[in-house]
Amino acid sequence: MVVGEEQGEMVSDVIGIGLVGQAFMGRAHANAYRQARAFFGGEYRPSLRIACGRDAAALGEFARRFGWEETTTDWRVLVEHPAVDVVDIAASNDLHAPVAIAAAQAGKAVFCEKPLARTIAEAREMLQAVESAGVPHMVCFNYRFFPAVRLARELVEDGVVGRIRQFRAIYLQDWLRDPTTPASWRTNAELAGMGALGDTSVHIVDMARYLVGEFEQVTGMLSTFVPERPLSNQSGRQQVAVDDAAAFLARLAGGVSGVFESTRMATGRKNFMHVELNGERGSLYWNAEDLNSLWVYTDDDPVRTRGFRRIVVTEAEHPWVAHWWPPGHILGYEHSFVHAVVELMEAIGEGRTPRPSFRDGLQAQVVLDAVQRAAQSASWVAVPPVA
Ligand code: SOE
Repeated sequence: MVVGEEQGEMVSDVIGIGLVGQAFMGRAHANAYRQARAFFGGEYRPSLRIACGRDAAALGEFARRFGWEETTTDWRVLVEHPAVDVVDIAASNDLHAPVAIAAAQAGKAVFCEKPLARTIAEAREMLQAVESAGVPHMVCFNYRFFPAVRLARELVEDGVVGRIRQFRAIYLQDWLRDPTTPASWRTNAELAGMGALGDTSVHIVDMARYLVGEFEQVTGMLSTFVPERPLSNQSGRQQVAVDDAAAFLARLAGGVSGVFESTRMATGRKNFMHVELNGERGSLYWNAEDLNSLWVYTDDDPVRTRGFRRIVVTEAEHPWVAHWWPPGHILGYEHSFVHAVVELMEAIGEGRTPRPSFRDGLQAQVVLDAVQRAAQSASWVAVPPVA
């Protein structure tokens, strides 16, 4: 972090960012830093120091478009770079642990895409590394950062729905439905660790923990519908050892019953994450394809007009919204990453651990691991709290 002048402007503290990954999530994160700086201002300002990717030509173009000062194809160079304060990991899952651990050992803050790791063992090592180095750490569960999701949590805390009895969440996509769609790191067990379970169930597991509470027990089923896929360079075929779909039940703290499903093969569904909870006096639901809306039902409404009400969560009093547009001028997918980055910057500035932290990432990983073991053993498996 440096205090001084940057591009002719006096800034109190600039936070140097090093980003590993230039694909979908790399672009989402790079955009987030730019937008956070422009729309949120604030005392701490992210500066795009160095980006790392495997494809040097694509990396040059990525750097030009987003304004990265430097590029490298070696993540070790990025981690050791003196102007990098935060190492942001938006690369394939196999790189999460080595990059995060090296970054922590180099004294850098670490911001990591979900799932935190491929396995519990890797996730534990990562948590240990950041905690023993005493560096800030955050996992990118970006869906927590929509104003409508934040409102859902506030309404639960205010008791609007009463005691929660049931939580259900489905996360449906279809980009892998065609068996001729080539293999990628996301379908490779070695690189990804898990399939839909780690890629998309992890988001709804985090939603349950964020809105309701901890998991106690799970049972479930994993399915692989397409057992091999062509390689993208046409050089052969790859065995698919990860799940295409995950379905599981959970018992959550306080006797809440949970139902979860996620798949990348639900023909016609694109990014259909539906999260719903039912309490003694009311219900809430939210869908990622209509992300500005929170639907609320409460028995407190008069019977004649009772029903699910759509709240368009764009008033300035909701978190983050005042920095954007007037009411009704809606937000999109990318704003969740901007808000996550704002949390990261603020937490660094305030000297506290950002939320969600690697601890949240590890706890979600413990749930996924329990689902895998439950599916293998066709039984209920306990979900222990992270020590
Ligand atoms: C792919 O299924 C994916 O890109 C996930 O990896 C992201 O986390 C999710 O936000 C969108 O879908």
